[in-house]
Amino acid sequence: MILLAVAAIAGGACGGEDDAAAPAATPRTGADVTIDTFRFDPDPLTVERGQAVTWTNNDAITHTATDADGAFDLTLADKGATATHTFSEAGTFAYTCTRHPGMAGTVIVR
Ligand SMILES: [Cu+2]
Repeated sequence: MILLAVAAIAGGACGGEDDAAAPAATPRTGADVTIDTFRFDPDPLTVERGQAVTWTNNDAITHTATDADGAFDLTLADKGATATHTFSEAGTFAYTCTRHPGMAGTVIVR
C-alpha cells in the first residue's frame, strides 16, 4: 500500500488586485508657448479655462512673460528655461517681456 502524502499548500488566497486609486481630478492638457528670437509663438494662444500654459525659452538670454494686469510674471533665465501658469479665469491676457519692450503676446482663455 502506498500512501501519498499530499502537502496542502497554503496560500493562494483568493482576492482581487489592489484597487489602484484613480486621481480625483485630471489636469487639462497643457499648451505651450515658445520664445524664439525675441518672439512669443504662437501669438495669440487660445486655451480653455483651467488649462496650464508653459513658456519655453529658446534664446540664450533672459526673457519674461509678464501679464499687463499682474496675473502672472514669469522669468525664463536662459536657454531651455520653462515656466508655467494655469489660467483659472476666462479673459484675454496681454503680456510682454519686461526686458525687451518689443516682445508682446496674448493668451485668450475661453
Ligand atoms: Cu525678452
